[in-house]
Amino acid sequence: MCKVRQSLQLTMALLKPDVIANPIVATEIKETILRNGFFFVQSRYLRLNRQKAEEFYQEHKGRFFYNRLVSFMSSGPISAHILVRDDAIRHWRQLMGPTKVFKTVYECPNSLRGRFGLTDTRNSMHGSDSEPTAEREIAFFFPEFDIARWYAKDGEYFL
Ligand code: RTP
Ligand code: MG
Repeated sequence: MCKVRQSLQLTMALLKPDVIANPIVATEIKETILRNGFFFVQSRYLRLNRQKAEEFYQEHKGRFFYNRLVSFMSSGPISAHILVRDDAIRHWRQLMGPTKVFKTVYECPNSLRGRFGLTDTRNSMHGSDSEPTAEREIAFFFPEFDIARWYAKDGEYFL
């Protein structure tokens, strides 16, 4: 029996300030996202103030890179995207590649971070790492987005 349609999953992607500062790179990344079977459900261009950046990365508070990360993420505009496809969380993290630049260079040079990542902090993108994280992060950037309703309607938003 054929499976007509795989179930859809949402994930949250951020394009970090190093990407937004370079429109050619931002365009290439968005095209790559589309070529890999994702759709953009909602997008937002914004800038985090330091307090909001600290809140977003609170799980990393106390790590040696926390201050550097928060400073970078509030240093310029970013874009936030709700992405959808089957198994979106796993596919988006795979497309991004590893966090650490030395790993991307040797192990995944064709991943987005392999192609565009500058350092371990200025690594171009963020992706949710689980369904609960995706829900929390979507609510953080898109408080008006009704995730439960979206899943209840199987990915169709009716106006
Ligand atoms: P993300 O949360 O951004 O998708 O990245 P991730 O899960 O692959 O990495 P995670 O360990 O959650 O780290 C979050 C972000 O912290 C920055 N970072 N900087 N050594 C460093 O300077 C360092 N290590 C991590 C990165 O920006 C990473 O995306
Ligand atoms: Mg993470």
